[in-house]
Amino acid sequence: LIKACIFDLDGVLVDTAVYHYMAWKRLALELGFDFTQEQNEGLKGISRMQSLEILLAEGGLVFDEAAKLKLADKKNRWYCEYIEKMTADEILPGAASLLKELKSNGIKTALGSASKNAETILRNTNLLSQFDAIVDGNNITKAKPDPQVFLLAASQLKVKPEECVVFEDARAGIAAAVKAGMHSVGIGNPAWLNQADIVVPALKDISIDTLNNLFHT
Ligand code: B16
Ligand code: MG
Repeated sequence: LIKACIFDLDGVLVDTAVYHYMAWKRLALELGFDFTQEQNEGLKGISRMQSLEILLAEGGLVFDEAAKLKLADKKNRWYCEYIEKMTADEILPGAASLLKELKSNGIKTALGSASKNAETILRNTNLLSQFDAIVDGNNITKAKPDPQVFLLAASQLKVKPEECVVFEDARAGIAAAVKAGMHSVGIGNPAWLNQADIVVPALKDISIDTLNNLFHT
């Protein structure tokens, strides 16, 4: 029986990947190399420091820890400038209505994101009140594919892992859901998200009826 739905943020509820990309590209250009949209795909769902490591490797640059923290901080300040201007218009199709539908059917909702900026984004897009629990980059020590983020969300909602469905656009996120012992809905490319129970193009393609049929909510 399904009692809760746990949502990834970036790429599932909102498209902040475009802002991450703008900030990472700005940093790369400042450091003297280009960073393509394709290279940015590899950063989805990955933590800020891990993303920086990948970016610097692409540019063939090596920095010490203190310098890396400064670079990550610089990127984050630019990123925060971009997300400060976000509005509810940037909620991805179907996300707001699915959250409301779940609530009215007594299904609990949680956020399970790697981002340390999750609350700002939820506040600016008016989604904050839609969640019974928020677990983000500030509450976890292990990044996806580790299941920690989703297990913590389940324990805050007081439900068992097998009673949860995770919505994720990142391969590492689906792997985390599987390791947590949860059901999963992949958002995006079925070939890439092949560990998910089902893959749909967007949240607008999922209704409570689909969830009922699949997972017996
Ligand atoms: P921040 P998610 C992830 O969010 C993003 O997909 C990833 O690109 C980003 O590096 C990570 O959050 C950390 O974000 O720098 O804001 O702490 O998909 O897990 O919601
Ligand atoms: Mg994501």
